[in-house]
Amino acid sequence: MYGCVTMFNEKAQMMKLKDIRELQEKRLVKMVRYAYDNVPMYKKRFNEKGIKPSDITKLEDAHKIPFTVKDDLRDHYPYGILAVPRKEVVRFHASSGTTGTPTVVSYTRKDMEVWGDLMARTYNAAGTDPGDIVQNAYGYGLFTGGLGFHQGAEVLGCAVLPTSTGNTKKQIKMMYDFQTDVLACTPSYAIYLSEATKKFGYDPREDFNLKVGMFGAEPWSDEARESIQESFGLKAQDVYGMSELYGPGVAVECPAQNGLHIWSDQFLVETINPETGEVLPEGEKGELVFTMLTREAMPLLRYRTKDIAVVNYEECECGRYHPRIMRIKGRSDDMLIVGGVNVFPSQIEAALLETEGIGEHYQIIVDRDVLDKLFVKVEVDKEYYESDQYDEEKLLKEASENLTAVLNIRARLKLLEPGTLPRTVGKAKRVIDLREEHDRIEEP
Ligand code: DLL
Repeated sequence: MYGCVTMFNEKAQMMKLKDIRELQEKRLVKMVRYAYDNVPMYKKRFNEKGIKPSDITKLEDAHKIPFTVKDDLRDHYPYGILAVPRKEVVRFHASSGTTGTPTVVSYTRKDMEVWGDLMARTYNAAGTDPGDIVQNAYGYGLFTGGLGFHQGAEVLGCAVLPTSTGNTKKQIKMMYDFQTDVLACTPSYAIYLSEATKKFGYDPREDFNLKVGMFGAEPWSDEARESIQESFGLKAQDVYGMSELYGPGVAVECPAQNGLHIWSDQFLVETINPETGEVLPEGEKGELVFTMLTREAMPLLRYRTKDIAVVNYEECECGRYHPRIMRIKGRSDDMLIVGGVNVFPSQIEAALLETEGIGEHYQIIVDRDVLDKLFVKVEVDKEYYESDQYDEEKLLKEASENLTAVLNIRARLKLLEPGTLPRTVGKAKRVIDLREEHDRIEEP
């Protein structure tokens, strides 16, 4: 059960476990030496810990390598952790961070080739064939989703419709006119699209030709999968990735829909206890830690993702041996993912407090089925509210502009009278995630 008619890079997709491990070991040893020799941060960390690259000779030695975290990348703003001269970089991407300093990631020409191959395999393993029409509704820009899905589709030999995000009416018309085979977007946008098709008078099962959906960048439930599959009559496949690890294309579901295969010839995965950092036995739930095995521009050793999941190392019914992430169970930090965009509540707070006249009590409400997925309620500063200068319209405009500038997504803002929001003695409940509410209600 391969999920596609023509296999792309069959050798890599169907590697046996023994061959995967052998290749990983060879690449790990080489990568550690490369990172040590070319990234001063790694040389310093290794020296501080009293270990040498020559101490890493087999896969079991990986736990000796120091971790890398998101702050390490932020500390190297703007060019990131570079192991090559800047002139060898052919692409940068960036994602937002807690402090407002973006995390920048970089790629050499060879890195772009590897990413293109990973993404082509990702499409293919999920059921996409060369020649298919791929409608790419991930955002194009600094986010890795748009350009990552674009390049991969071309490498596989598909025809890409680079529609990017938004403009739902046009999106649906193109899907109909071109009889798109594969839809790539966030699962929340897929749900929105399925509802919008009906609103515009289409029957999503009859009028469209969709066979596969490439959905990722945010957590989604089995209920959401059922609903999208049922609406469009397609196979809704989960895709995992993160900017630091090229972008999308780290792991993908095969048609068995029983876990996401991690492309292990390129990524070494470990599961750790997020509190102690200790490596957990196979099959236990913990934080995923990745080492990229051939990355040139920006090698990352034991990168802590903050994503919590279980990894399954058994052979899959599709015949692939690449270990599977049994869906992401959540994150160990407070990052929210809204419509595929990473948002930290602390960013929202900082943007709000930047506006004079805004008070310090706020609430963030996240919903999945509406276009304005983020709704922020904030109290006006008491003194300002009671003064003659109070101008509601001006304050709303200013605060909204500050918010949009840091978030990169549309957020709806509402000003409240001072003292309206509930106060708590303990930790304030700043975020109300209605997506979790929906899931709870939908569960039998
Ligand atoms: O979201 C890359 C991507 C784009 C993946 C398109 C899939 C599709 P970042 O913006 O750096 O990169 O966000 C990475 O998003 O650490 C997870 O917490 C979350 N995430 C990504 N894919 C999934 C998924 C892209 N399938 C962060 N399920 C990661 C759950 C996901 N969470």
